[in-house]
Amino acid sequence: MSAALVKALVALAAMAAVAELAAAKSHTIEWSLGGNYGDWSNGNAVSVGDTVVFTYSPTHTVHELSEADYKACIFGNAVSSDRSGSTAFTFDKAGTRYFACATGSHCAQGQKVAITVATSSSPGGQSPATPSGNGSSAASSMAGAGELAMKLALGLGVGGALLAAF
Ligand SMILES: [Cu+2]
Repeated sequence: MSAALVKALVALAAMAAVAELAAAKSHTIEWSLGGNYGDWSNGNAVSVGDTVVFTYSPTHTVHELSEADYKACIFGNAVSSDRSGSTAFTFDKAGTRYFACATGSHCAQGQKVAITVATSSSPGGQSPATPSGNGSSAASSMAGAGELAMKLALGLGVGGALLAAF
């Protein structure tokens, strides 16, 4: 009986951990000449906390640019650059970020993507719009844990009493 309750508690904790992990997504962009990146950003919702990984052959680069440099394919003032073949960005705030390939005329030919990062929309996430909701759910789950602990203690007490009776 008490072992079953402990198992239930462990299962609940594991489920909560999985739900937390699922809130942040990882997206992959296959970065090549001729990729249609306007379509990519329309079809992929990126939220704060998400990661975008560019995967590409060594002929390409991933440069992060300002909006003006992105529009003009100017790489001299890049925010960052990488040519490792796998470049990951984890977005910690909302806004639009601009990326392009610096090889040859790849940028002018369309190897560029603007990624709009939205504030997190996951329920129970870090959204500042629902602080009272988070607080009350934390309080009720603590109350639930207390109740389970009480039942556990009662179960042990009854078990002990029964053992003593025999
Ligand atoms: Cu390229």
